[in-house]
Amino acid sequence: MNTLVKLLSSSAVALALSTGVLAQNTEIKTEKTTLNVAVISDGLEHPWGLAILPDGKMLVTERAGRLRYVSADGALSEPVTGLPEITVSGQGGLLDIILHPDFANNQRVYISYNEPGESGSSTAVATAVLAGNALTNLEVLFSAQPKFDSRHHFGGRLVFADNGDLFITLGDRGQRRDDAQTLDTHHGKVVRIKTDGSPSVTNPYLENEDALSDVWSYGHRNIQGAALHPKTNMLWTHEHGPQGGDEINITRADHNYGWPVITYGEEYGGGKIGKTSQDGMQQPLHYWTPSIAPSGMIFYTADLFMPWQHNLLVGSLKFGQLVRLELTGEKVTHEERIMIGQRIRDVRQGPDGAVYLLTDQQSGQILRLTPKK
Ligand SMILES: [Ca+2]
Repeated sequence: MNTLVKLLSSSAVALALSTGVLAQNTEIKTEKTTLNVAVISDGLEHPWGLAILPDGKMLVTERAGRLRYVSADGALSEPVTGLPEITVSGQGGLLDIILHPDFANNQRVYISYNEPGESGSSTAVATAVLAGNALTNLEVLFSAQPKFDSRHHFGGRLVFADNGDLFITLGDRGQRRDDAQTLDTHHGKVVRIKTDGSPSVTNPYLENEDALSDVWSYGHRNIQGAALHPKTNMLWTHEHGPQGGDEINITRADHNYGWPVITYGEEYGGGKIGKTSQDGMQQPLHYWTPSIAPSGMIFYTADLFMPWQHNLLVGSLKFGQLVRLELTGEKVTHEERIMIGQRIRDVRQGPDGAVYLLTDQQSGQILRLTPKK
């Protein structure tokens, strides 16, 4: 904690670290700009996913199983009705929300959540049409198999591919078995489906009888951040390592990302888990030891923070930071840790170019970052 406190650029951030709540309108000095951090909303129970509508309103999920509208001035609606049945347990609950690319015309949204079943629960994805304060025509598109009782590692980020397919990121459910390495379960996978729920026609295992046909890539531990590269349209993801070894990967079809065979992390309590490389397994593009516990990622593309254009912004749960990565092609060339002082769960870019953050607290907030004028 002492080294962290030395990094703090304002007493307001120090206060946030101790209280878990950021005061209104804090300024934070960074390498390239001074941020104005405004609290838009608070009182959200572990908010997880934020979707920003074309008109500047927002939709925010609470892991406890609620979805709310947020008005442009931050007022929260009553919970939206019509959600599916959700198992709220440990890291599981209502997770991400994204808009259909043509949301302005069809009002369609996609949500990920922990879905109950006979043998336990698993990450599922549903779509529905928003009509006022209700989800209507709800349809479940995906349920990870097999379901079982575990409170850990649900993954849950949703990203549209450039051809309209839907990427779903998953976790290994906390099982240090071979599940992430075998193609017959969804544990530790990225899945790619069409919006009718069928496997993408681009998937690598459509003809493989021993594999689930919606699997895209494997060997992942727990992916809680994902974004499409704005120029290459490749899916970039980050995943949690065990203790150290958090990774950024470009998640390609039929590629094995190594977990739990290779990792730069360690056992909790010390000791090696495995090796760090093996033929046929991908090295991460970038990794963090010690862990930052990444959650939420965007490529920043707007003009408002001109010096941040084309940077990757990643939330850190563990250190309460926004991590800014400068890239040259597929290489990380510079990393800046911006101390926000709260566990960051999601990172989004608004139509106004502002950066929006969700904080992972019992009484969580929506923060808006703009450059100081
Ligand atoms: Ca890996």
